[in-house]
Amino acid sequence: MTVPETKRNAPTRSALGLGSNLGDPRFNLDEAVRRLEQTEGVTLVARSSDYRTPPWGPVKQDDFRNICVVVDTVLSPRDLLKRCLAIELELGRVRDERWGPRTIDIDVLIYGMERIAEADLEIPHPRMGDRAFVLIPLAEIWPDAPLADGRTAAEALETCPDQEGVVRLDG
Ligand code: PH2
Ligand code: MG
Ligand code: MG
Repeated sequence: MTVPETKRNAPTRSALGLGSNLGDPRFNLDEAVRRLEQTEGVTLVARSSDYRTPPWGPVKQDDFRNICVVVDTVLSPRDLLKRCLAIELELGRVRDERWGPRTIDIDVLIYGMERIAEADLEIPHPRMGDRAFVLIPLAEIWPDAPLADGRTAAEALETCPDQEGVVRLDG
């Protein structure tokens, strides 16, 4: 049976986290968002402000510029991930050191209420609940975003460490 045009799967509200600390981070983020917007099956709902964020993790490196976007998508979680990884490559990302500097990183944080635990795809993102560089931009545009532990982004932010270092940028 063919599915009529009007019976397509309803889009799923999803959140992506983007970060850059190599090359021209502002350009890299803008260009990544532009390419997401141009992706068939992906509609941009909201983009957060840009934030300057201290590098999280064991690697000594420059500050990051981080944003979050909310999209509605008819792509499957895996196809959404694939598109994010393709955009990373298009923008010249070279996968090097884990946690290390990157031209652009695009992580699928949330995909509706779905929970996925596969080696290369964990949704909701398992480490987002204590990372100010994710929660601050996410709570700005989607305070009710559902995390893995049942809290919302705004609730998790109440106890999230390292918020002082995160600075909202005006342009
Ligand atoms: N990404 C990492 C490691 N550390 N730190 C900040 N501030 N922002 C990031 O996006 C980031 C990080 C690995 O994905
Ligand atoms: Mg990533
Ligand atoms: Mg990441």
